Parts: sequence; C-alpha cells; structure tokens
Amino acid sequence: MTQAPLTYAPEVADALAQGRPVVALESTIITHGMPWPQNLEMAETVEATIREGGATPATIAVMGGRIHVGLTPEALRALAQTPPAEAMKLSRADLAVCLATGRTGATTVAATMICAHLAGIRVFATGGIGGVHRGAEDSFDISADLQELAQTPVTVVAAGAKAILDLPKTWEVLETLGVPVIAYGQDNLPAFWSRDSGLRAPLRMDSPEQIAAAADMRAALGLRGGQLVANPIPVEAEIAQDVILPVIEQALAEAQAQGIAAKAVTPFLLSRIFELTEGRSLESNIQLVLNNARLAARIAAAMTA
Ligand code: PSU
Ligand code: MN
Repeated sequence: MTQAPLTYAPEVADALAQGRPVVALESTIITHGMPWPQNLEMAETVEATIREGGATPATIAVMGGRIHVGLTPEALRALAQTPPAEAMKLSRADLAVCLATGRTGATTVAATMICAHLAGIRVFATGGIGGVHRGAEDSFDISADLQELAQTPVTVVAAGAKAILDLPKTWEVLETLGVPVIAYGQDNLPAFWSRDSGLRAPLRMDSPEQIAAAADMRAALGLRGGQLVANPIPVEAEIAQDVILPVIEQALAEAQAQGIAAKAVTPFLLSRIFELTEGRSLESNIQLVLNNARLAARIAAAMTA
C-alpha cells in the first residue's frame, strides 16, 4: 500500500518527537493570496513570530510528489516566487492528484488541515478561512474548508471568515456541520479586516488553555472534526466596516461582470481589494495573520503542557 509521502523539516521532526509545540501554516495565502514580495516577507515574519512564541512553524506545501511539512528558507522563497498559474491551489479534491503527478501545489485551509493531521500537528494559523460565497444560492460556491473543519481534528486560528463572503450563511453552515466557532476574547465574531462583524459569536473563550482543553474534550467524546478560533484583528491594524464594505462591493461587482468563477474568485477579490485600498488591505491582512500566529503558538504550548 502506498504510504502518505510526508517529508519533515528536521526542526519539525525534532519538535514532534520531543512533544514540543508545533504550529502548521498554509501556503495558498503565499501563492494565491498575496503578491510578491510581500508574500515572502509575510511568510518569513509569521514563522519568526511562531518561534518567538516558543513553538516550531511548519509551513506546508506539495513539491516533487511529497507533502513538505516545514520548508527550508530556499523552498519558501521559491514557492513565493511561483506565479499563481504554476501552482495548483489544493483542497481535499486535488491533493492526491497533485502528489501523484509531481506538480507543485499550495495548500488551502482544507488541504493544510489534512496534511497537518497526517503529520500529527493539532494547531494551524491562517488569515481567514473560506466559506459560503455571496450568491451561493445560484453558484453553489461553498468552500471545502467548512466540510474539512467538520471532519479533521485540527484547531484553526483565523480572523473569522474573509469578509468577501456571506458571513451569516458561513456561520449557519458551520453550526449545521457541528463545528465550534469560538470568538477569542470578545462576544461578537470578527470580520477579517474589521474586529466586529456585528454578529454574535455562538461561543466565546478567553484563554489558550481553555481552547486546548476543548480540543482534548472533543477527542475524549469521540467527536470528529476541529474547531475554529475567530481571533479579532488588532485595533491598530483594522479597517472600519464602513470603509471596507463599499470596496468589497465594488470588487464583487467586477468579479461578476468579468465572469470570474470557482477557485479564481477568492484570489481575484483579494487582489482587487488590495488595489482599491492602495495596499492597506494587504497590510491589515499581514497583521492579522501575525496576530493569529501568536495565539496559535500559545494554544500549541497549552496542548503540549
Ligand atoms: N487567508 C488569507 N488569504 C488567503 C486564504 C486564506 O488571508 O488567500 C486562502 C486559504 O487558503 C483558504 C482559501 O482556504 O483562501 C479559500 O479559497 P476558496 O474560497 O476558493 O475555498
Ligand atoms: Mn470556492
């Protein structure tokens, strides 16, 4: 039988063998979510932030028929310089095909959760998860990230779902799927670039220890799936809802007029919002990822304590 083709960076293998905290990181945000060279700067700073938090970073990507769990500085740079058209955007549906054909692939939230779980990593930090797209009643475009949260036992730290989505529908689907959506340190759900979506969170927790204990309890109860920790962007980095919402509306209208569909939707919207805000959305996006990395490192430490 074919074995899962995992290649560990030496520091990740050591940390896992010694029971030290490890935080997984995705790579689609590098290849399809941010432009060069800010994508590399973000990826390097996120790794450094996790190290400062006392955990080992494991950025996950597919290269040469192997799942790489932790990338060398050279591999990280090469990935950041790969044009979006040359890297597959991998979710549950395409992971095995990418591996079997030896192509280069960047892992979304869903694929990163699968790989992290195979590698024995229980915590993962990202920017924002995918979710139910606006107009999903016609397009049926619902990110596979939601199904993955329902079945793979990894705690995902994000700044909510990306505000380009239909947020109320996204939270409804997660509730239906039995995924705990936990706002960190506040009563309302954050909305990616803004701290407050105006929507009340189904659950709230105020410490990494509680979040780690809830993950252990799910396992003890035999419940499948992970947890979503919705961590609000730092105040100084947020873009107010009344500023970002019209920009999102304009980007969505352009996507529709140009017939952008399927996997191209999220990358198109993110890059148009970046242009329309003259880079401000990207700076906020980077700051919220760093903030999520800090919290994820603390949760990983609590899970190994
Ligand atoms: N978070 C970001 N930027 C991104 C993403 C997350 O700050 O680009 C990526 C993640 O990999 C997520 C994906 O899984 O966008 C969702 O894509 P889709 O809507 O096509 O499922
Ligand atoms: Mn989609």
